[in-house]
This record gives sequence, C-alpha cells and structure tokens, in this order.
Amino acid sequence: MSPARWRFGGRSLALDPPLVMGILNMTPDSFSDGGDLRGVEAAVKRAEAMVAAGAAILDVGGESTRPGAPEVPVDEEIRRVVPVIRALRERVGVPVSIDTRKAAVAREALAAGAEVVNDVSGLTFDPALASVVAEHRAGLVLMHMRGTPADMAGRAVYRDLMGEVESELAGSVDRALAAGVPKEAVVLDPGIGFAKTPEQSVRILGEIGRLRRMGFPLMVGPSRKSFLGAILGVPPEERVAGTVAACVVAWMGGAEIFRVHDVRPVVEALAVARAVRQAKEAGPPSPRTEMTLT
Ligand code: HH2
Repeated sequence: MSPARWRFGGRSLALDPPLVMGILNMTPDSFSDGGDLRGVEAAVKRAEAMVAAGAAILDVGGESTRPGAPEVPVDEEIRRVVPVIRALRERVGVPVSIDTRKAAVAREALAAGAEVVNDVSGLTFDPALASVVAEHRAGLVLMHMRGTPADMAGRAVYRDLMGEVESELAGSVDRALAAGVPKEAVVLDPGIGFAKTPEQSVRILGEIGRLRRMGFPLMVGPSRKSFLGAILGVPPEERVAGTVAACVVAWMGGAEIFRVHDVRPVVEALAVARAVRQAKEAGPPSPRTEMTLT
C-alpha cells in the first residue's frame, strides 16, 4: 500500500481526494501550450484560475521535453522560471513544483520558493540534483524515461514493460535515498510518452497499479499527449475528454496525483469517480439513510 500522504518541507498533502497538479509551461515550444504564457502576469492569472478549479499544486517548467526537443541552456531555463515561481510564491497559496532535470535550475527555483522538484529523468541526467533536493527538504517526483528527449523515441523497446519500468524506477529511488531524500518526500511516475510508444502508454495506464507495491504515491501525466492523438485522431487542444478518461482509469488503478493542463474537467471527473467508489464501499443504503445526491 502506498502512504496516504506526501510529505516534504513543512507540508503534508493528503492523497485522497486525489491531487491535481496544474501545468504552467514557460516555454515557447511545448507540444500543446508552447508560447501561451508570455510573462509573469499571464502565468499568475493562469495559475489562479487553475487553483480556483481545484489544482492542489502547480508545476512550472522552462524546458520542453517533448520528443526531439533540444536542451535549453541553464541560464535561459532559470530566466524563464524563477520570476514566475517568485510571483506564485507571493500570490498563490498552493505549493509550486519545478519541472527540471538540472541541479543548477532546481537550486534557483527552490531558493525562489518552489517546494518540489519534478525530474523527468528520474535522477539520470544530473548527478548533483538529488543532493539539492535533500538540502532543501523538497518533495521529489521521479519519472521513468530512457535517454533524453532527443533520443528517447528509439529506446521504447521492452521485453517486460511494467517490470522494466519498475526496476528502472527502483534505481531512481536508490539514487534519491542515497543522497538523503526522505522516502516520504518521493513520488513515482511511469512517464507516459517518454520512451514509450502510444501502445505502451495505454498499457501503462491500465497496469499502473502494479507499481503500488513499490510503496510510493503514483503520479501520472497523460495530459493531451500523442497516445490520445493516436486513438482519437485529434490535435492536442482537442484531447481534453481523452485526458479525463486516462486520469480516471489511472486513478481506479491506484494513481493519486495527476499532472494536467485542463484542471477543472479532471478534478470534476475524479470527484465523480471517487463518489462512486465511496458509495460502492459503503454498500447499499438502508431505507432510512437514502442517499440525497442530486
Ligand atoms: N510530462 C511532460 C513534462 N513533465 N512530468 C511528469 N512527472 N510526468 C509527465 O508525464 C510529464 C512531466 C511533458 O508534457 P508537457 O509539459 O505538457 O510538454 P512539454 O514537455 O512539451 O513542455
């Protein structure tokens, strides 16, 4: 069983109801929302709307990791994210996560007020990142991928998909714990679309529960991704319903944290799915305690 809370710094976040993490990409070239947010004001407005819609945490990124994306220089990545993190820290109440693979970027982001590091490389890219997380008592998301965004597409070859994702994530966990990151601060993510074919991403959504035995909360990030395009034949901005379906299925399998662009539909869908589960667990009502759901 995974723990029911995610603890880092002075925070202790309950995972039921599930947490929705709103995506704030401060990038000109992200696959679905690149260039949307020009400047700090636009980012804060988007963040406030996400929090009003139910986002419990915000993930700020300054480097696209879409397949084939080029690496962004450290100074440029810092320039994109730090002013936004500072403004969110002052004006928005929820914790902020920095989506980066780089220790130098994480250090500046944490100093500016971020509380979580979301590393899509699972500590394979920058060996110095884990100790930066430990020093700041930050939360840490370890995502599974292989190689880099530039070459990951060619590495989507598995004999045992879930077994290999699990053992490679276990390597990431070892690196985090060895650097002094507390176990309770760590969240795992199987990395939908990262060194995965569309078929493999779909399988992972259905089998994500197998990772629960690792004993960490599970995050998943299916938002608007290309496996949805492969199923639906629609462009990223028309993949909201597909994203909702993917999140609900993953939640039913045991995922508890959802990284998405479209916060409100995902929050609402998860609330309905959870109400159904609770009603089922409660059993049939006795005549005197008829449910009054409208
Ligand atoms: N996906 C993306 C980026 N960061 N982090 C986690 N933990 N899980 C994910 O699935 C994940 C992630 C890629 O999506 P996006 O940020 O929308 O696009 P881009 O990388 O083009 O900015």
